[in-house]
Amino acid sequence: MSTAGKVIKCKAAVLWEPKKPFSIVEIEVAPPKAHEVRVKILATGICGSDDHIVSGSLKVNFPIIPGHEAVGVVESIGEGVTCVKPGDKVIPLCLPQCGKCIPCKNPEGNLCKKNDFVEIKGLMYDGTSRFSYKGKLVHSFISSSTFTEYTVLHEDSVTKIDPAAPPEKVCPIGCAFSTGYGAAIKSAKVKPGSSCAVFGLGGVGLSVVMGCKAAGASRIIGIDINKDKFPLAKELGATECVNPLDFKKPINEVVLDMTDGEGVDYSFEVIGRTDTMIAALASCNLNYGTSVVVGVAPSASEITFSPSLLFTGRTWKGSVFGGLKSKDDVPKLVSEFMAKKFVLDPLISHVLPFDQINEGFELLHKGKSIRCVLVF
Ligand code: CND
Ligand code: ZN
Ligand code: ZN
Repeated sequence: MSTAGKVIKCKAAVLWEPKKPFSIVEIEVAPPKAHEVRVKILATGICGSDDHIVSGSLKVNFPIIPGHEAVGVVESIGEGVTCVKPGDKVIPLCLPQCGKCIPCKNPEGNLCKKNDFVEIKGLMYDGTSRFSYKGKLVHSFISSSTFTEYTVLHEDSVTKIDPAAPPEKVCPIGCAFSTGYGAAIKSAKVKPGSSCAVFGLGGVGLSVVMGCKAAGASRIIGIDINKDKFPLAKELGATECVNPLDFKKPINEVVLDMTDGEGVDYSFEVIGRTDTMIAALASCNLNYGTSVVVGVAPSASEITFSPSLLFTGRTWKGSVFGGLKSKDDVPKLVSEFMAKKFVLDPLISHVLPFDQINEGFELLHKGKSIRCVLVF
């Protein structure tokens, strides 16, 4: 029996407040309105950004259904949708691409005006939500919400991918891989023969390492306080790894020592801490170095730093979704993965049934997982 046009009751992991476990409850998912798409989620990864909601460092509206890195299949479409049809395999886009706004039209831009990144409202464009629990509104997260059996996305926030792509394997293209790989290739534009330092070797940081390697960097220094991350970082392209806890001096001084006082050509902060953002900046060459902020710092945080860090010529920039055009680039990356141009398997450390979402977050907190993919 077709579910199109009807409310679907399904399982979802709802967070009622920070610092509490998810509760798996039966929610109602309304049918898609005009230009919206209802998607059945097949697999979804747990990202550091989802954990920022759990820890309370990212300001969002509660109750909320987090999750933004997933693969699904279109269940039904609203009026006027032409980019996908029921049965299509898709990746939800946490960063939309409407194709019409100024950043979308600018070849260098990707922060579509329709984004829910800058001020996270957790609502559809019309200011309402398609999710409810016992009649109470439940918010969505960055245009996606994938910790649920069914979600509703605006057509700007969904892209069709190769139907042969295995959901639990290509899932990281929905966030970690695109964000990290793009940060190296597109945002930093890492050059062949250059040196790089990557602060934080989680799913996103390891994807930066892969991007630096693909761009031809000759030296890639991996930095993490959890040395268990080092073997995989080396397998994926890090030429050496250092643990800041092994040194008495600040990590940026360690990186300078490792590079004859010059610093690296490119550094990346992929943790989400203000102190490591400054350390990463100070680790790159004082004149022509570029430092890219990928990590999401706590909503209320601010940075104080000496302007001399920039005065000498450094470039300091941020990168959202790897600077990529989500709707255009995600299907291309899936095709490249299918053509074996890069690997994703090493990023997926665990696959768990959706019901074990809290165990998945525990693995992340204990530093044991890279990407834990939840399957339905
Ligand atoms: P994950 O938690 O897996 O990795 C973070 C890594 O940092 C872990 O390996 C930690 O051990 C390490 N770490 C923690 N503290 C320190 C420290 N003081 N010094 C060195 N290493 C440390 O997270 P993830 O890889 O999923 O995400 C990383 C960040 O990227 C996080 O802040 C997330 O919110 C952000 C992000 C940004 C974007 C974007 O578009 N810019 C998209 N997705 C995620
Ligand atoms: Zn746009
Ligand atoms: Zn993410």
